[in-house]
Amino acid sequence: MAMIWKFKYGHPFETEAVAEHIKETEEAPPLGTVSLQNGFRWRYELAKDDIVYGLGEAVRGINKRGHRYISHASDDPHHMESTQSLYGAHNFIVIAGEQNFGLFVDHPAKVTFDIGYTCSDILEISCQEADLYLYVIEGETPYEVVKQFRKIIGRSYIPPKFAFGFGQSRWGYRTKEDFRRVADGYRANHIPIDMLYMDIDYMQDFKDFTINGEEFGDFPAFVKEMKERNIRLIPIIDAGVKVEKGYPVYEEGVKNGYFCKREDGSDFVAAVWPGYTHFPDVINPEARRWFGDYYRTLTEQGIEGFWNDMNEPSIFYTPEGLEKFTELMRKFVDGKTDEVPPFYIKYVIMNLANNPKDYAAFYHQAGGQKIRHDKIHNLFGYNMTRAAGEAFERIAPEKRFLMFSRSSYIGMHRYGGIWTGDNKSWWSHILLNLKMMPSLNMCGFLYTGADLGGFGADTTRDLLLRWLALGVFTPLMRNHAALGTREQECYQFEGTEDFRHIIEVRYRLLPYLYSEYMKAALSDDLYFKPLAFEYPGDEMAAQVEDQLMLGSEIMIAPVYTQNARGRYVYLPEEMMFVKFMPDGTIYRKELAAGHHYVEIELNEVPLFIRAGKCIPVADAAESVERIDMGTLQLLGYKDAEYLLYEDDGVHKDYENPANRRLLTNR
Ligand code: MIG
Repeated sequence: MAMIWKFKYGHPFETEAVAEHIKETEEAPPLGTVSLQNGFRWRYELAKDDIVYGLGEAVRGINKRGHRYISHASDDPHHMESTQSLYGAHNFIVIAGEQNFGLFVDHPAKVTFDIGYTCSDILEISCQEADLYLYVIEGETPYEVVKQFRKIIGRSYIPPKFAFGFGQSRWGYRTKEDFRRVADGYRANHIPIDMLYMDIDYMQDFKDFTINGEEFGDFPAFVKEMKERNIRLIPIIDAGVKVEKGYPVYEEGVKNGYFCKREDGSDFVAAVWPGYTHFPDVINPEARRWFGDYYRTLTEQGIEGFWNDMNEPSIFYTPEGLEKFTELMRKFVDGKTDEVPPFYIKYVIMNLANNPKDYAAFYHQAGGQKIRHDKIHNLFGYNMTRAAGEAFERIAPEKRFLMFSRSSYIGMHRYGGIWTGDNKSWWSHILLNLKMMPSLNMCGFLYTGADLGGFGADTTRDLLLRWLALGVFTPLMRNHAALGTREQECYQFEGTEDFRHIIEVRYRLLPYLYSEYMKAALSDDLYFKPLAFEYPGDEMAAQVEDQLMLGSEIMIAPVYTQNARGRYVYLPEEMMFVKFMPDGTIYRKELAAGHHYVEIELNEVPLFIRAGKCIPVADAAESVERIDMGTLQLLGYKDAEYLLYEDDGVHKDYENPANRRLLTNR
């Protein structure tokens, strides 16, 4: 029997991460011990073979044992083994082994998860102030625990169907011509595509909800032109609102007190892309509504999707920080170099951005209370995206919009997806991408994906191909790269047909992937699972960190090593090994349970169908709208059945029984 306990400590901030009402319990937690000296501390002794799952967006393994993680939304483009904090803060873990239970620490400031880092068998969760809700969820299996948790946090965000197509992005597209060139590059080469992402350069001086009129004059006509080619433009929105007289967002925000304020009541200033900005106080419901309504300025021009960036919120520097730096410079100018310790200048420069002092220098309004930002830091991205999500409900309540964010907290999963931020063109980051997916799903984030090909550093053809072959399976499939890096649109490389083929496989599998996504979202289930969730008794499966279960039918095992012609794979049961071959044919071979080496060329997409199952496959198409469901064929074991979920992909008529059809592989 599943059991959920809720414990209250001190005066927690109401994050609204949990959507279901759960009665508080007075007793002590059934598992682990709590100490309230010097903040909050929960301690539990792990058994030797216990596995710890969860934490959503974090580095390292699917099994999180052996490292220390800190929930603290951070704009850090170096996703290394030693990185403790990324953009999201997802305080849910599952302990699997002798006891199976989950913990959700609902606390929006820093939370440290020491998972066998200080002592290899001690799990310790701590935060500085004992103001929080702790949820303990017991279940028969870790999978049951996750499903219980997902149920109480509410249904995951559901994007429109076009969002399951492939998208191209690059920081640096500036003009209509730039976008047309990319659209032409894909369409001329018949590489399927559904979305082009607009990064910050489409704006006028990086001002949110503006369009650079010189480059994009008659924007609605341009949006339409692209849509006629079955390509949606997806603009970025940044957290900071430019300080500029006459700019309506700025003027209104100042007038109504909708920006975050300093202790003295003045509007807090942070430099980001536009120069000095104010942060909309998205924690305050009134300000959140106001900011959200601005998305309408773009939906009215035909826009159907957005990505929210810089919402940790990221700060390049503040006037206060700059002052310190200027003082230092003055010493140099005045020839007082010897008064400055040599390391100090580097220290000051390195601490200009994302400085903890700055995060403790501004305030939000919540329920008539002034609350210091650092105490609820992890809620900013959540509430910025919630602003948009709530606005979409007012703008077109029956319609689905594409929305994903960089920063997040559990609760935001109801309003949007996330992308995993500024990764690098490294082989190890294919694997990191794979490992994060089930952890994110456990925390409610189903619509997710990484920057395919890698954001920072220069990609290579083989890296991009291998990464795309994983991206085929991630709900968000987007190729994105940083300014100044090698161009990595698929048509920039020799042998374009290989890219066409891999992305075509995405579209061939789309009916299955969409169906599995919808079924997972509608029943608070997982789209990606660790193998152990499907094969609980299998000790080998429990250790697999480079293969995933996807939906109820398939297992994926991408190649993530350069120059490899294949890889080793573990099959917990007999499966059908399938490869989508570059000539459009499908290779299949039944493999017995156990270990195998499988050959997979750069231009092949592998997957494994579980014994007795089958999946639907369509003919390739160049956009989601063009997929012909009449071409569906079943692939897999004979006489297997598949429950297909299909709807119009636009509206929210999810419960309509006509959306579900049982197919049989005859
Ligand atoms: O400081 O808008 O993660 O995807 O291309 C960098 C420019 C700001 C960070 C995002 C990235 C985006 C970039 N942004």
